[in-house]
Amino acid sequence: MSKEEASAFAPVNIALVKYWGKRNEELNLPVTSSLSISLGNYGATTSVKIIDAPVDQVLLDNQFVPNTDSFYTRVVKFLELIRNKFNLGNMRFQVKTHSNLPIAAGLASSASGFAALSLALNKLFAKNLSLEELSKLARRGSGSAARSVYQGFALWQAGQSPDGQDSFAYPINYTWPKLRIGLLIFNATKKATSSTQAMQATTKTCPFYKLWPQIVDEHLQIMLTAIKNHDFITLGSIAETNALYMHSMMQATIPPTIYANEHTLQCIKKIWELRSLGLNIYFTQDAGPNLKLIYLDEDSSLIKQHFAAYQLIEIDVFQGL
Ligand code: 2P0
Repeated sequence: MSKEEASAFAPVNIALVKYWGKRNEELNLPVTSSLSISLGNYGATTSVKIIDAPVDQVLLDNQFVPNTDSFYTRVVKFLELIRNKFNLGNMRFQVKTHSNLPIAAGLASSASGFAALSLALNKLFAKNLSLEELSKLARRGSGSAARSVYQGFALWQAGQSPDGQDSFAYPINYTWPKLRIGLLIFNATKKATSSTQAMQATTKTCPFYKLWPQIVDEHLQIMLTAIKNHDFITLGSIAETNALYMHSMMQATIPPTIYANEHTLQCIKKIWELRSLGLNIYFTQDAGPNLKLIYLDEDSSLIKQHFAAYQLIEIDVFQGL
């Protein structure tokens, strides 16, 4: 690859304590901190090349993205920020991104894409930015991208500064080799309501949103202790409760958003039933219908049997770490 081009990979991350609501929309500054786990080899590979063309080009899975598409606009807005930050004048880029998971199906693909793009630009211009700086940069593309510059557990601290200089993620350096995340995929198409839109409506109109910061603070404290102690039941139950609270807020919003479909609801009931029978299985759900199962390796084969009717991708998140 010439020095006119660079490429990087960043993993998808799944929030165990969610980011839901911004205090500054332009800078993607969150109301609360959040905590995630990255999915190892699952994520986006993004390459960026300097081109001699009047406009930027964006390719998703080797297909040109039309300039009318919201994804194109989002990427170009981010490139504009880079041109200003790195003093690049009118330099134009071709950005090629490929995710090895379904795009925009609530699987945090914009997070891994913008994190990978930030890493690739850092390489291309030999900026040697620290991971903290890269996390801040990725955050400007998509809030949750701040967490995708790391593997393992990461905590994105909300920060307080109006300019966002203290709003970045850092790694929580505990591994948990027995932990498994199972992606239960019901729908791999683009979601109708973007998380940005749903978040905005929630912060403006949900009457319970004022309770969210305090809830997240409590969940974060409990989650950090659970990670440290490998306390699976606490990790699973807090992650599940946190997701259910987030989705409840979206439903109590004008206009309301429901990301679940009939498979989501069926599987949530099935998880609860399996748990009542003694199986240690929990879920979380993001801005899409798919569920992320949380379990331990000893229950892996049983869980695969119970969900054999669905597409389930099991991830051994700490493999190779
Ligand atoms: C999260 N989500 O913590 C939450 C939970 C979805 C549900 O962050 O507007 O693409 O780019 O900051 O990061 C997805 O929203 O939104 C998200 P923007 P983003 O993972």
